[in-house]
Amino acid sequence: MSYLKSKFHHPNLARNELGLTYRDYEGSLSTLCAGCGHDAVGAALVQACFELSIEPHKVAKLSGIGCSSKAPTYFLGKSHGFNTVHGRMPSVATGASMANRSLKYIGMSGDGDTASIGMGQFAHVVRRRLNMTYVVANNGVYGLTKGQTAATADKGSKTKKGEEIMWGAIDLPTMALQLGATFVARSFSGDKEQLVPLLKAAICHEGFAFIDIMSPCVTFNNHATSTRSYDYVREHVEEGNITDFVPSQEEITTSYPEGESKDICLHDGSILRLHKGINGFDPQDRFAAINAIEQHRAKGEILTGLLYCDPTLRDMHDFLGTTDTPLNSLDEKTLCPGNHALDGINNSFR
Ligand SMILES: Cc1ncc(C[n+]2csc(CCOP(=O)(O)OP(=O)(O)O)c2C)c(N)n1
Ligand code: SF4
Repeated sequence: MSYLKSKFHHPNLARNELGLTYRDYEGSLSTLCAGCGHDAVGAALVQACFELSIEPHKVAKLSGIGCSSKAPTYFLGKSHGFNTVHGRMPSVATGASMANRSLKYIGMSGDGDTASIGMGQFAHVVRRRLNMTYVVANNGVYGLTKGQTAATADKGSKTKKGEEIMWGAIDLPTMALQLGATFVARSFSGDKEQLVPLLKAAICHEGFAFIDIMSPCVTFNNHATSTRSYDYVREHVEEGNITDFVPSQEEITTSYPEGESKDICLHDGSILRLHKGINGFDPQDRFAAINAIEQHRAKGEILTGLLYCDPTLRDMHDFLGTTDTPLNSLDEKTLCPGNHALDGINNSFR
């Protein structure tokens, strides 16, 4: 059996502004279980990067350990990649971004990788507002190690073996909101219409963008008593708002009656256009977002869509005043300005 993916494609396949096709953004052939939500998340990332005409070599994908963290192998095959150790993706992302802020950083993690072993790293990367897109493919279990319960699994739901989960679930979007993320969203791997515009906006957002994606594990957590199965998620999703992403170069031609939509302008000039959902709340109000998540959670519903975005807040590079030029492009004299400069720094601390 061959695991090589054919590179042939139809000559008339659509091309983006760079002349690249969708296929140029794909990765290796997936070895995840057929139907795993994580493959759909990868496909949505491929579509988002293709449609945004991002140069593949300008992206760095980072992950921890888990089926979800394996998934970056299956998308953006021409981008940089670093599969770190379990729960340690944020510190590697931080180091990479400090050395080269000109790349787009996309982190892919699981609920085990983020909400258990990586919780400390997650909390601090949010708090420091690293300029990255952080995706959690949330399936309520540790898929790679055969289905142990994750800390995001809902209290009262049952494992495949019928055991009731006794601990309360950690809600990662709520945590991200409390810790200072400047873009927070939730979506479902089975809803590409919603997921792709959210990913595009997250990638264009300058600051820490977090997306919690319900991404069912068909092998260990897709049974009738799970609250992360395809059927359960489909039936309990409540779209808080419907999001369109309008790239900066595109002219806005459609207009909506006042009060029915809201535009949020991102740093690069692109626009997030939100149409009010049935449970409309202001996604520029952090407290309203936390309230809305809790209210839906109390009813057993999963609130999806853009939960919060503030494009005016500063990111880690702004706080630290880092150089725009990647460190590997600076000459020796700039990187090592000598004793005089060091004396100046030391004196400033006296
Ligand atoms: C230090 C360390 N502890 C434990 C493990 C075993 N382990 C591998 S993946 C994983 C959990 C993965 O779960 P999640 O992040 O939810 O990803 P999924 O497989 O569900 O996509 C664990 C505990 C490990 N690889 N390294
Ligand atoms: S075990 Fe679950 S999470 Fe892992 S690849 Fe299979 S379906 Fe996906």
